[in-house]
Amino acid sequence: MAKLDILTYPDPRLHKVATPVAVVDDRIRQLVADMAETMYEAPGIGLAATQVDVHERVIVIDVSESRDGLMVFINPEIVWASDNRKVWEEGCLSVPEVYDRVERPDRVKVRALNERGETWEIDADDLLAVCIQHEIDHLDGKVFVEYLSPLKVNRIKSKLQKRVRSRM
Ligand code: K2U
Ligand code: ZN
Repeated sequence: MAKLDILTYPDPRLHKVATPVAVVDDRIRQLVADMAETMYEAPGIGLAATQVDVHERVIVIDVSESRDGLMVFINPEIVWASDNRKVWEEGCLSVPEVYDRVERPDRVKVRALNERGETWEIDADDLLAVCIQHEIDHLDGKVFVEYLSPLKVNRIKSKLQKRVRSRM
């Protein structure tokens, strides 16, 4: 397995729209394993392939307390979302040290392929529902800060660009 580098906002590669996986083969299973290792190491509770500069529709998530509940979503689709919406404090491994409130549907039904290429579905609520929507946004080239005000986005961009310059 390998730990992968995570892109940092406002890297333009975070805005690429990921393409569907044509065949769930050993290459995709290796990507899933590397993404899972990267996510657990970060640590985070979700990771989209876009964040590791692989522009294919693959997500890993683990919201379990014991960190042994890996969920794999290949070509995920939200097939239903509740009208009821809820505000959550979100963070992102691609936007370090930034947390802010985002409103999303509080329940979603998601269909995806697993690591064997089989179709599966899940009804998600609470943190899992937030995380799935956050990760599917990544596959669509969207970062959670884009839900915030333009003023906040500009402040975040300049803060993170200063952070990159100071590390050169
Ligand atoms: O996409 C990512 O960067 C992974 C996020 C997933 C996430 C974002 C917002 C809300 C829930 C999950 C990271 O795991 S950010 C770290 C984190 C951990 C626990 C709760 C919230 C954020
Ligand atoms: Zn994120």
